[in-house]
Amino acid sequence: MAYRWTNTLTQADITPKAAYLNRRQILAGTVGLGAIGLAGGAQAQELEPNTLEEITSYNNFYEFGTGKEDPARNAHQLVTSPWSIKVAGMVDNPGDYALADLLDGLTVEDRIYRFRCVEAWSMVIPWNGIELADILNKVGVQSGAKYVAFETVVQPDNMIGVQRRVLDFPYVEGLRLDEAMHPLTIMATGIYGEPISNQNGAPIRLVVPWKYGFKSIKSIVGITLTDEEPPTSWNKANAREYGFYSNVNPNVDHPRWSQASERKIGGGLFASRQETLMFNGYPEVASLYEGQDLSVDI
Ligand SMILES: Nc1nc2c(c(=O)[nH]1)N[C@H]1C(S)=C(S)[C@@H](COP(=O)(O)O)O[C@H]1N2
Ligand SMILES: [Mo]
Repeated sequence: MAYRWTNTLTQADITPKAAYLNRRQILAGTVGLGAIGLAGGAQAQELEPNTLEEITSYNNFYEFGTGKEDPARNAHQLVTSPWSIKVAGMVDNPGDYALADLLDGLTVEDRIYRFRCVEAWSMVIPWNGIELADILNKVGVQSGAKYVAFETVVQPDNMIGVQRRVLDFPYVEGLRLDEAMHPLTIMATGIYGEPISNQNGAPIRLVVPWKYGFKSIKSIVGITLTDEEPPTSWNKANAREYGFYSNVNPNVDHPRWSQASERKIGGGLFASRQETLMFNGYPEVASLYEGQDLSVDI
């Protein structure tokens, strides 16, 4: 199949904002090289990270309203300290962990990832985060566990979208265990080397770069290991349109729009759309889905 992909960009250490900006040319060059010789002739795409302003002012966080600018306007009401995460289910060390205790001793890494919303817009975001696998290994996943379920905090007094019941809250998401353990999957705590903003999911949110953005659940207070596929918010809201897997796939359209191309935020009103890449440009995850029909397992 003529999938189109480019290479992954990762950074091993935290880099201040200025250094990200200086890397622009290097990033563009790397992508061009990575594209050479791949099936279908992948087109070099601009991987210049979006600005912090763009990343923090155009958001989906329905707990704070459904408009793209609502989270930036309302999420200052989110109370992020103290913060604890309840780890439950098929783990050796369940419990209510203070966030600092859960992350203690684990490595925060830089990851410059494409981010693709199911609504066909995209960004490039320089996250700081911890591999989810490191957290799961720390709490000890028991054999027999097959899925990880996540839950977002509910602070009704502080969340206008919760008061209006725009979705069935708490927002819940899930991954298959092999997806959760993949080294690309991170729990982000920062952007551009600064603490993650409330509207982006403070103090800690999931980032799964090869899946549509709604899988990357924000402001997490619950992690549960289970042997059954957990319910997910958008699948509960509309199962025909939003599946459990929700891998970025230019060949499988949303029932109401094409997924073949996307609009990169910050490109300006008249910027041309860019091609959507299979698995959002992360071919290394393809082996997770061997033997699955991705037009059925949407
Ligand atoms: N709790 C919660 N998590 C959420 C959402 C939400 O409404 N509530 N929206 C999702 C969607 S649709 C997208 S595209 C991304 C947006 O992340 P960003 O605002 O950091 O770009 O968050 C996802 N995580
Ligand atoms: Mo989204």
